[in-house]
Amino acid sequence: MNPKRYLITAALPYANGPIHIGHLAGCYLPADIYVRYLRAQKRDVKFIGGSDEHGVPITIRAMKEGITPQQVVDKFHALIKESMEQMNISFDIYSRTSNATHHETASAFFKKMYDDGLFEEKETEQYFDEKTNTFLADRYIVGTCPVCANPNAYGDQCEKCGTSLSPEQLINPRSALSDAVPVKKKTKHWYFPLQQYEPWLKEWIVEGHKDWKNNVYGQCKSWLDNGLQSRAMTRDSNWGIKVPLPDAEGKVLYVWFDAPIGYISATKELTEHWADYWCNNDTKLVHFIGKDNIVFHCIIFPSMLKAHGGFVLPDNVPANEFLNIEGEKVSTSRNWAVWVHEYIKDFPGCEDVLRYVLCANAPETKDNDFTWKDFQDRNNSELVSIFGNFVNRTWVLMHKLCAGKVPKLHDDILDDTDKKLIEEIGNAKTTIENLLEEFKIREALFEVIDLARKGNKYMQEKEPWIIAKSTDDSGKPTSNAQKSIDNCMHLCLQLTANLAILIHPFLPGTAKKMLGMMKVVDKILDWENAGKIKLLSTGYSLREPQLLFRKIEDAEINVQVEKLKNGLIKQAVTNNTTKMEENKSSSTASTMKPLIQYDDFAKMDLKVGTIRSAEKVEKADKLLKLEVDLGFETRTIVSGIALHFEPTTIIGKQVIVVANLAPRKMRGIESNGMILMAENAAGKLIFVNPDEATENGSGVS
Ligand code: B3M
Ligand code: ZN
Repeated sequence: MNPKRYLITAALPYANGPIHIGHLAGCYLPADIYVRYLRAQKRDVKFIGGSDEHGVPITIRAMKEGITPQQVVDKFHALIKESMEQMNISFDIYSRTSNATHHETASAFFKKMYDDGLFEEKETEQYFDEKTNTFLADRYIVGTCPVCANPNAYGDQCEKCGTSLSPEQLINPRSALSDAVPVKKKTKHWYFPLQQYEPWLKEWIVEGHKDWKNNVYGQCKSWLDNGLQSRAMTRDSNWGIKVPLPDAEGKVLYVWFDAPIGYISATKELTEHWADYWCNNDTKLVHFIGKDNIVFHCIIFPSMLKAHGGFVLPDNVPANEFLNIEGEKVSTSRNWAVWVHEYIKDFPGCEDVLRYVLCANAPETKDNDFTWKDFQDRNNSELVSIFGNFVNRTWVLMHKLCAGKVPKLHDDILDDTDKKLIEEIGNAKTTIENLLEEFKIREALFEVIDLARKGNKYMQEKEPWIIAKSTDDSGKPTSNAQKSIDNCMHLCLQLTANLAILIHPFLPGTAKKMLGMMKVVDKILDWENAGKIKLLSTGYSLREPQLLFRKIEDAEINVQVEKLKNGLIKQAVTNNTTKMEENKSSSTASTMKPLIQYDDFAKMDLKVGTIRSAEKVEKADKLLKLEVDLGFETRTIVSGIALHFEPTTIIGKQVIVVANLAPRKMRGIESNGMILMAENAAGKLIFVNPDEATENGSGVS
């Protein structure tokens, strides 16, 4: 029996930066696919999301940028919301935790627990930064991880090994705000005694939820085996939801107390019937999250819900592992990430391609890797060559051989190949359905592609274009030939309609285009229609084909790889600026070369030139081939600056050229000269050129 209602949530991203593709792959995309599938099944579902606007990630960003936390969240909430919409993540509501409904809801939740005597009020000694007058909880404090020795672990978690930490566990703790060595100072907080819920959690999860994914179940079990402790549910801060008690000046709710309640507040904003969803055992509540959020969604939030009473508990928490990029862990501080809003700008109209690649590589059971090469390969050899190719061939042939109309199916001449295809269409629906019900989204997608592959194979076996050559005296196919063609094209068209239904949860934009070609309404996408071969009526005329996917060229992905590397360099420059200032005095003197005489210098012929063209040298990451105009002639110069500049951005720049340097071959290209560059302490290259535009060929001395 299916549950009466579904409540699907996707983790609330911190509004302290844009979202990257790891966010999409981790939870937004799988949640959206599952929700679209449920809606196609006509189930009653609400899909809830929003921005997490409290906590240290926000205040730190505000401090770094010299703006208020409100300004930070306003900026990034808008950007994240827009990215979600552009990627077709179909939330029923995308809310935010700084709004009034949420403040009231979270506050009331805390107050009820307080009134019921569920918190312990404790005064303890906590790390304090005397320079900035701040208590150092969570990410305000950094130090060495006791588990993996990462020197930059946070007070709440080590991002390297994933261990969840408390500030006391850090070795050599220091303030993230001032680098100061913290002192201890007394402060009062309200603690939630999680250990009291341990027996219940063991029964509920360890015994009752063996159906959860291995990674989720395993992590929960290990937490429970190690024993739970009281956790502070409040913090010393001015940013967040004020603790609704007297004598609580300067205290706010811990972000991990209020954020999951955000799912409830957002549902309240969405519908007055919110309680039907949240306070009813007929509801199936599913939290889609990334693996670093498991303990909060499986242990802490459910214990809060249980303690408060009256709420449904999560039925499943299908957490994904992490998505790496080009073999390296995503790092927003190092700018090693592919930002969603930038992808949308760089690949307009290719939202479904990203959805496809992220789903095909979904880190469902282990960390997975995104590479631009794989992105290109999957687009070109799966979307274009299998799915797009089948649909396109079907449409072109239908116009050519069946006058643009759905031909009749002649039951009397159905052969084994036809029957096999009909059976495969029926089976695909059931297989995909079962996989999606179990959150095996990646495998489900492969089944859809496999069905398109079967379509190609079927058409290849039938070869309707060959059958069309059996003509009668009038030059038209014989009536038997036409009947075979009709059957083949009829089935390929019905298969296309099926593919539209089945691909829709994964690639909604593509499905929409297909509906346009078939001239049918959205209704056809109802899941119950899948598996059938009577979706398009005989004689119905169809539109011209539309290209579903385009090929992605090498040049496009090269730009992306370059962008990643450049982003890294840019970030390194920013991160190093302070270090550079500190080292300023010593850096230049130490790199001096031995003295030379004037004659040595005078041997060099330095000339002013202008870069007329610049292009990447194939298979050489660092080299650019430049054409430099020296006034009297144009030189080819190969320069090792490719990691620092996009070729198009340096065209027209003036440079100083060592014009009499002996020619040298690099990667088969003869380089005639060298351009002068300055290199700063962070390793960034900077052009050396005349202060004002100077005639090409002018001497430099
Ligand atoms: N904002 C952590 C994160 O973005 C946190 C999730 C909240 S879900 C209620 O990874
Ligand atoms: Zn660690």
